[in-house]
Formats: sequence, C-alpha cells, structure tokens
Amino acid sequence: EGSHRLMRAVSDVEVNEPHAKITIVGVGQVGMAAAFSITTQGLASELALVDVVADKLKGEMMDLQHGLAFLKPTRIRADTDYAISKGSVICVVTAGVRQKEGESRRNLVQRNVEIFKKIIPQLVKYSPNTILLIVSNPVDILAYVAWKISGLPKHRVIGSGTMLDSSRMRFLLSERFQIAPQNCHGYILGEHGDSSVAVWSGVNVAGTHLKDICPKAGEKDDPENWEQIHQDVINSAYEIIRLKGYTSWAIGTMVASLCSAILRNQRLVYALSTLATGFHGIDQEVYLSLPCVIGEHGITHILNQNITDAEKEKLCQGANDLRSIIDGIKF
Ligand code: 6V0
Repeated sequence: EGSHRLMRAVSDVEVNEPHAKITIVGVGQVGMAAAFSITTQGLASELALVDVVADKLKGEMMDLQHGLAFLKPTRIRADTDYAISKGSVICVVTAGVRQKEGESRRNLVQRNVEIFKKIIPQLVKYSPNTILLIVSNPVDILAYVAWKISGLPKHRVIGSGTMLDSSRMRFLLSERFQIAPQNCHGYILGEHGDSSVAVWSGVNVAGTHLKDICPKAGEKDDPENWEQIHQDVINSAYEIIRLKGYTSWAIGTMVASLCSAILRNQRLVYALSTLATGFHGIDQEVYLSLPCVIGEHGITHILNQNITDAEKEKLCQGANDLRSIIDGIKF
C-alpha cells in the first residue's frame, strides 16, 4: 500500500524469493532462543517460524520483528501452515515435549515421534533440498526417526547431539584452567545426555594433552577427579531444569553456530548426531554423535578420532541401547 508512490518498479522479478532462509519449528524456549540468536547475528535473510499454537506463534513473531530496526535485515514470518517454510536451506526442529524435573530424555520418545510424523513430511514437501537440524529430545533417536521419515540423504539430517555436552565440558575446563573455552578442546561423543562418552584421551589445552600433565585424567583412580567434569556435564540439564524450568541460551547459541557453519560453508568440526554405523566397531543402524565436518552440504566427513578401547566399548554399548529403544518405537 502506497509503495507505488514511494518508488517505481523497473523490473517484474519476484523480489521476495528466499535466499539464506531458515525455518524453526517449535517456538518454545529452545526455538525462540535459537531465533533470537539467529536474528541478532544476522545469519538469515529470512526466518520462518512454525508452531501449532497460533497466538503464541504470532506474538513471538511480532516481538522479534519489532527489534529489526536495530539488526541486520531479516524477513521474519510465522504461520501454522508449513507453506511458510518453502525454500528453506535449513529447517530446525525444536518442537515437542521437554523433560520435567527429574525426567530422562529417553522418556519423551514416543510422544515426540508422534509429533515428528506430522512435522517432517511437511518440511520436506516444501523444502526438498533442505538440511534438517533436529534438536528435540531424545535427539539421537529423533534424528534417526527424521532421517527415516524424510527420505533425505543422511548427510542432510543432523542431530544437535553432544555438541552441547562438549561445549559444557569446554566451559568447565576453562573454569578449572582459567583459560578461554575457545582454547580448551575436548569431545563428548555418543548419546546426548546421561550415557555420553567423554573422550579424555583427546582433551587438550591449545595442543597440550591433559593426559600428558594428568595421566590418570578420566580414570576411576584419578586423584584429581577430572571425571567430575563429565558428571557435571551430565547433571547440568537436570540442574538447570530444577533451577529455571528449561534450558535455552546455550542450545540457542549453538543452533545459530550450526546455521552459520551451514550457510557460510565453514567446515567446522562439531560433535553431531549422525549415522554412526561402521565407526569404532558400531554395527547397529543408529544415530549418535561423532566429530563431524559441517558445511553447506551438511555433514561431509567424520573424523577418525583415535579413541581408547574403553571409550570404543562405551560407544558400542550406547549404540546397542539406542538401537533397542528404536526397535521399540511405533513408526
Ligand atoms: P517448549 O518450551 O515446551 O516448546 C515446545 C514447542 O513445541 C511449543 O511451542 C509447542 O507448541 C510446540 N509444538 C508441540 N507440538 C508441535 C507440533 N506438532 N508442531 C509444531 N510445534 C509443536 O519446549 P523447549 O523449547 O524447552 O524444548 C523443546 C525440545 O527441545 C524438547 O524436546 C527438549 O527436550 C529439547 N531440548 C533439546 C536440547 C538438545 O541439546 N538437543 C536442549 C534443550 C532442550
């Protein structure tokens, strides 16, 4: 309205074709933390939000839109109809139930599978070339379910996995050493959460291996009890949920980092949930986290990390547990 008086069209091209478009499904605590992080970093040219609760969806969209004058240009749209997601480079799925106080992630499985049966086909219908980024829990199982339902190649269906566990570990290492988390390197692999595997053999600070200065790190008889960091990582979601009801900022920031890696083809290495069959002796068809190279095509490589036999054994045990849960799911 009135735009024809402001300016005159000199071409009849479609001006609102999406470019760096991201869709987020689920505008709860996690979805909105991710949306806020993506908009404040100016990562997307267009951000589409989808949820089943129309009023909340519209309210969240308006609230974000009203800050746009201070940010890099981003077109923000929201609808309960998946047509709004058309042409997305990335679809982030954060929809579904979350843990209540003391509840495990695995306990959410069947309820969230039912939700995924509705969401995933719609996303693929409108964005057949998309990368699916699964965040809802239990994330390893739901990423696998999304891969199966979507029919997309495995490199384009990614679970956020233990990227969050690893960044929690890096923060805790940074506190112990008083060195920035960017220089504290370590990977937690396997299943996101309770049965994750901390790769102590690879932990290093700017190239100095922790094992060289603390040979017992991660072992039961370690007098310095480095394993406590891993236990604190495992407990952190439970503790944050007890304290504030949900977790949001770290996972939101992390989703934005992943979107940046994909949109800008940054080829970063993160612990992400991917089809792990054939790695470290895993013979089951399961998704779990390994160190992955991520860029515009999704996950293109998995690192051959040199892990110990005990770490391999834990990974294989986790794979067996995950597979038995998958076998119990009603697709
Ligand atoms: P929340 O705040 O309850 O939001 C969930 C949202 O999903 C709500 O807005 C719902 O309306 C919406 N929703 C429900 N059903 C549908 C549907 N069929 N279609 C579209 N939207 C729907 O939960 P919160 O945002 O805290 O958590 C979301 C999910 O992320 C949960 O499964 C958490 O367990 C999981 N998390 C995963 C993490 C990870 O590291 N992978 C970290 C934190 C939370």
